[in-house]
Amino acid sequence: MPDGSPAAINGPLHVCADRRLCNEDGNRIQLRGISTHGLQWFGACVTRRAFNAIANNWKADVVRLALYVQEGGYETDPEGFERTVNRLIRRATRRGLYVIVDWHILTPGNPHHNLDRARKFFDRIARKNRNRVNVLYEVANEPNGTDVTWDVLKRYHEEVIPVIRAHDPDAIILLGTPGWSSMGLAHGWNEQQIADNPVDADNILYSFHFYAASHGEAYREALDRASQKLPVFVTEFGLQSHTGDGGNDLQQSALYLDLMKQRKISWAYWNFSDDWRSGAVFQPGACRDRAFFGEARLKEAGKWIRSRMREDDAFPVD
Ligand code: IDC
Repeated sequence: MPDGSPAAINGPLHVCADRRLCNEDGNRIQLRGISTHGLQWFGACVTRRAFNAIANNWKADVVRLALYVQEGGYETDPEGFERTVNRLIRRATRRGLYVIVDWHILTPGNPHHNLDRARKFFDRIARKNRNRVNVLYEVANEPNGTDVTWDVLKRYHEEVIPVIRAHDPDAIILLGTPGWSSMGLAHGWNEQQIADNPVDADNILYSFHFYAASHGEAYREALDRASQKLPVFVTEFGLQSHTGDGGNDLQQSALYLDLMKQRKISWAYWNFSDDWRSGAVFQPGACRDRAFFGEARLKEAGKWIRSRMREDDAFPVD
């Protein structure tokens, strides 16, 4: 890993006693970065040159690999997608980025539906990458459905965590939360159910996702509360509505980013692609044209989030 890169500086991460993400010296850090779009659709946006831009031009600390399970994803070609993920992990590692392996379940919303696949996938990926310090595992993107209660979801997490830990005992594992990783808010629940009955494991963080134009103050307050009770990682968010499209609510977005900075909550923006929706950072065709550097082919959201990512030091020591 290159000297001075995020993973070279910070080494293996762990969750500190105060529920914050810490580097190997025990300093609290905030990782900021970006998620790919579905790997089955946007291969042109995850090339070597794209990763050069993510690391050196966007100055991301972390890249999230969105491995859809359905919708033409993993289930259609397990070996092929496993190779793709391993290749992209190597690509991130060479550039000193942290990398989140995101098991992108969405529909159906019950992760137990994909439990056997998840076991196989994480067993193989964790075995292969067990010596890397920069790999984080996100075991369920957005569980959803009123039948997918925290109890149901917790049982899934308790099945998958040991599969990873068998190879990589200290790996950081990110846990989806009910209601599309809203800590349950989208179903009228909240973070307290999780805080009252947390998963019994070290080095885990709970995912929270928000889309600023859909999710205002109530969600933000829940994120703030949750971060004082549980380790939290915002593994996906948008400046737009929950469709990943529509107008950017930059005012709400700025409030969220300020809160995440204050509480040292790590984040990954959705998404680094040239999809037509407003949330994708590039204009259509930019990936094919390999125009990953600079602002020329960015949408409004891309300009805004790139400048926030480049803005300040991700690793203030305290
Ligand atoms: C959207 C994609 C879109 C795709 C759809 C269904 O932008 O191209 O057709 O998923 O898979 C999420 C999900 C993420 C969504 C995104 C925007 O994790 O997969 O992407 N979103 O809707 N949660 C909230 C928003």
